[in-house]
Amino acid sequence: MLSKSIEAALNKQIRIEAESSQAYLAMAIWAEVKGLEGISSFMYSQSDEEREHMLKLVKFINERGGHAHVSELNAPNVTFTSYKAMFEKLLEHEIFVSESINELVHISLQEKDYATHNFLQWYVSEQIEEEAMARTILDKVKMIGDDKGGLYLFDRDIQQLTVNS
Ligand code: OFO
Repeated sequence: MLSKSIEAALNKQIRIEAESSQAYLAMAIWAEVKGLEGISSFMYSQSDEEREHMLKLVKFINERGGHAHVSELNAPNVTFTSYKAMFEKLLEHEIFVSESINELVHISLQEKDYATHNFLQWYVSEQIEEEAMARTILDKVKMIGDDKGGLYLFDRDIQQLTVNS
């Protein structure tokens, strides 16, 4: 059975995952409108993944005798000055999510809720992967700079990441 404070903290994370999904959906749409097909499909699949992260929390809370909440969401950024700025936001956002997961892990240990602690380990690993991926992408984007040919190839290659993930 979840304590009220753990339930509230997990529900807060549901909102963060839902907001992540919406933020990445907005990025996908922006990229699609700009004609960046590969970046766009990559971001659509990131958005889907965040929704799955949210659903996993929903199931866990309900299974443990709590009540998952669907809350109001903050509106995401819908426009970006460049695709580089967009990927900077992506990394920034993933770092924010990792901090939030760390805080949850901390709370679960404080309350000696080892079931929740164990459940959260999946998120800890996921965040390591997602942050690493966002950093790798950003390094590539920085390398490309203003090179249009580079952007063309990058947009094609990032589509592969979507297919393989
Ligand atoms: Fe990448 O944010 Fe979910 O966990």
